[in-house]
Amino acid sequence: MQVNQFFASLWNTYTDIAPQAERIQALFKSHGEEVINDHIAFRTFAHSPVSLEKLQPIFEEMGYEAYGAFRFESKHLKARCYKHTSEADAPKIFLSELLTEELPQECQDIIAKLVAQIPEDAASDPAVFWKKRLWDVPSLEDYMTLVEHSEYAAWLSTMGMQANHFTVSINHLKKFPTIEEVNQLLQDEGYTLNNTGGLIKGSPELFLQQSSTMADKIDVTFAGGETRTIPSCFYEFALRHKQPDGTLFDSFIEGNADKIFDSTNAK
Ligand code: OOG
Ligand code: NI
Repeated sequence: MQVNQFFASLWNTYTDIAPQAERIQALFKSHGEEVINDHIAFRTFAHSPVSLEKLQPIFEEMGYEAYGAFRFESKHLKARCYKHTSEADAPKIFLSELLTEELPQECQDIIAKLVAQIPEDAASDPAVFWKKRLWDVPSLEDYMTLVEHSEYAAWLSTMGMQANHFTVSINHLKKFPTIEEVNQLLQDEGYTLNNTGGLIKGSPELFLQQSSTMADKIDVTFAGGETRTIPSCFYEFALRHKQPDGTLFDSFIEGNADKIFDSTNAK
């Protein structure tokens, strides 16, 4: 599958439930900016037909290679990142998976019911990333149990495999060269930003600064027929800095990512 086509399909499903991303992109364009994606991210269940290791070949077939590995102990996640081997402007990919065995038994039982519905060959087709949920919507009770122990699990149970965020590359903006200016623009326009550990995650010394909106909210009707308004997807902004050897830092930082995950928290 062509890289451009892959990201175009992802953008369509993503902006369906995160209309703020389309509005913010249009806002930058109205200031004469070209909006280039730094990276996108997916979430998944470990030990399933769509585990990280089963999904990885989809990226490899498109010309991507893995180059970083991360662990988030308190969120029970691990992650890898991927960059394109020949197309320097292709967005990087951040793929995390939930280590379900680290959650309480009641959560494991709920997740097992979802995972059991995933076709064995689900990871054989890139379209897995715009089919959204590969399982029926959970009950509200199950969703609330997941929220209590893992916001990530709750989000994944309702939203599924689609891209959970796209990321504007601040390096490619002309009129908003700092993350402070980007954040100010967004706040002036009324957007709520993720404030976990402050608005800006990272620092020039860490070679990566990131911020993000709080996820849009959509109505979801749960298995028992109750409708609730819950977080969907968010938009991120990343500024990469030069390392001592003169190259731009191109990976991710655990301490930053740990806070970015909170952009889909229900509060
Ligand atoms: C991914 C959070 C991490 C980053 O850029 O460090 C991240 C997620 O929310 O699934 O996007
Ligand atoms: Ni990100």
